Amino acid sequence: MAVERTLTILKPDCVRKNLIGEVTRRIQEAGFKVVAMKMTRLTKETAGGFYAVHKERPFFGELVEFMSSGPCVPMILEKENAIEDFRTLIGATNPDEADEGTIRADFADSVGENMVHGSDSVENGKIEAAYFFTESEVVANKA
Ligand code: DAT
Ligand code: MG
Repeated sequence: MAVERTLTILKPDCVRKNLIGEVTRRIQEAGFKVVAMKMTRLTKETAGGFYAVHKERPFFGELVEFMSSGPCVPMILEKENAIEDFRTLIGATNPDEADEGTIRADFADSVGENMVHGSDSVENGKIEAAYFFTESEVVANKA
């Protein structure tokens, strides 16, 4: 299996619930290496740009409001098969449909406020990583 990178965001609900540590611990315990990380607050414009693919969806306004409602923690994660394995770790978009033991099943309140983002393909992961991080902010983590 190929080593891949995925972009995650610990969303504003995760930060508000003081779960940055717990969620990051689960991510690391599952074998993901953190190769970039920051805390930032998205504006409506940057949140809308990140989710531009959803701009025609009925929930877009709500999504942009939520994603810009407080600080969030984007990270680039590295692991073999990272894209698929991370989606498995976080669970389905709707926490009511997420498998038991996943981050969304355990901590998310609703489909709109679902704790974490995970890239859906290697290609989108690269685009999303570049949305938040410059090359010099990405470091090797081989330990
Ligand atoms: P995912 O985050 O699992 O990749 P997605 O790409 O379909 O899900 O949607 C992006 C985000 O938009 C999702 O994390 C939360 C929000 N969203 C999706 N479907 C929604 C819905 N039916 N109602 C409200 N928010 C929704
Ligand atoms: Mg998605």
